[in-house]
Amino acid sequence: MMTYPTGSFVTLLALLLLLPGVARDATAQSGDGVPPPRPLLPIPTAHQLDWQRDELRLFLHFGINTFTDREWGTGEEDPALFNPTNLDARQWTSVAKEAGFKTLILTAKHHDGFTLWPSRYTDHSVESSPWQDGTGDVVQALVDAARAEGLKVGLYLSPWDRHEPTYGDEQAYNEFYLGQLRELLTQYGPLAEVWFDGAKGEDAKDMAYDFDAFWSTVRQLQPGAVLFSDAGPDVRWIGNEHGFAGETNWSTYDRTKVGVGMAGIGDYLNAGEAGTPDWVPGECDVSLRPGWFYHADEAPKSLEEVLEIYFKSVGRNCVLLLNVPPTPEGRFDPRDVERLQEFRAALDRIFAPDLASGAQASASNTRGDAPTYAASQVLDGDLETYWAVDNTLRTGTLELDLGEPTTFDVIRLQEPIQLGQRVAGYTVEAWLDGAWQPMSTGTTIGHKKLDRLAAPVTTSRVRVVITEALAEPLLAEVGLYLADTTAE
Ligand code: FUL
Repeated sequence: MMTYPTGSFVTLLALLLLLPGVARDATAQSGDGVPPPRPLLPIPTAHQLDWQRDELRLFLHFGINTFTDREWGTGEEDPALFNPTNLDARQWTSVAKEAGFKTLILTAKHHDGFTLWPSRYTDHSVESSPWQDGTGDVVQALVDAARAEGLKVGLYLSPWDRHEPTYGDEQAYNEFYLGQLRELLTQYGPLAEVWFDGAKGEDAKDMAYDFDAFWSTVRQLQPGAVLFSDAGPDVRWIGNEHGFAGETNWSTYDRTKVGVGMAGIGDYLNAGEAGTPDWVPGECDVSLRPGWFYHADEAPKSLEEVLEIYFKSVGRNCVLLLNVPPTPEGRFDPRDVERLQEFRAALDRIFAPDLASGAQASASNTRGDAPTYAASQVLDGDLETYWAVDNTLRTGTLELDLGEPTTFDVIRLQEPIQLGQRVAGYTVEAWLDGAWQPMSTGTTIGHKKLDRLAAPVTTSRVRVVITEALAEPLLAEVGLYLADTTAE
């Protein structure tokens, strides 16, 4: 057992009680006189933590392209084309909520420059369209519907604007963009995320966007919003549009190595980098359909494909931002609604019950032998409590005695990322035929790691062996599930 100097413990306790944000943690893990593990820097902000724990976000690509059947508009479209016949933002939000999505992010302006709100900086907007005689505002409609459902809203404002005549004149265009950004940040109440897309066509005039000014403006006017781009600063693109995070996925990277729209950084974004100074976790954006915008001749991905995306995004320490494009009517296609309902039903079926919940947990080492850091903390459903080992250790083994032979094919591991991301290597083993046998081996865990086994395994003992970590390893949660119900 390790010993800790009493004086420093009293000082630490006093400090914890003075800091309300930390006091919550101190109450949850009193420590039995044993100091909690030191955070491993960098750590997430409160907003990044909330964002990560949401896990599911819904993307809405809607705009002039919905009416021209294109993916990238030219900016020369006639606003008169924008005329949804039955736009119903409440349908978007109720479908999203039932499927478990916590935030909806709308393309307030895509590359064509057509704005879904009446912007005083352009007439290329809903105001010039026949929809609601030019009095409509899609951003407002979404915000109203989302608030009524208790959901959050994020907005996408494309820096690349193919309509705006000042595009190419750095000073004038950046001021124009900041004007539009300020409208979105001040007119619609609290926003959860602002999405800065890095795409720029080869024909685009050469100009630099003033991202520093864009980000400062968001910080000034919407301090609660997380900022997304390749370069963060809060949330990073995962480097592909398949919705797949790397098997190794650090929530940390070195921001000086990336830039918005920079070529050749996909692999770096996909995996992040261990031991780097910036906490910028990955967001996996992918469309339910082949295109980002709605095209009547396209169909949604199969349930199996959507589940694969879920396991390779949320199950690899990423937030899934799934795009569901409204039709020209202004509603979701019934086939998309059905797929989202199936997706929810499949997740509910797979993740209940947790077959580990009644297990007896033990560990090779428990921090200071304190019950508050005991192995059983991984079974309490609380991300604020965790199993911890002594400071000097970089490995550890946690065993679950399931009491009886239990069949499962999905393993859930979660780190308490409020204290930083630590685990760099692990194996999960089953006791089979009188020996420990590996079932799955991985690198990073982060907020959530889901391992799907090739076939169900039946055992009464499971152990998680942490083989490598940047600091003493901690585990907040472990779960076991059966996805393949034919094996029951
Ligand atoms: C890309 C854009 O070019 C696509 O149209 C879409 O908006 C996607 C989410 O980001 O960069």
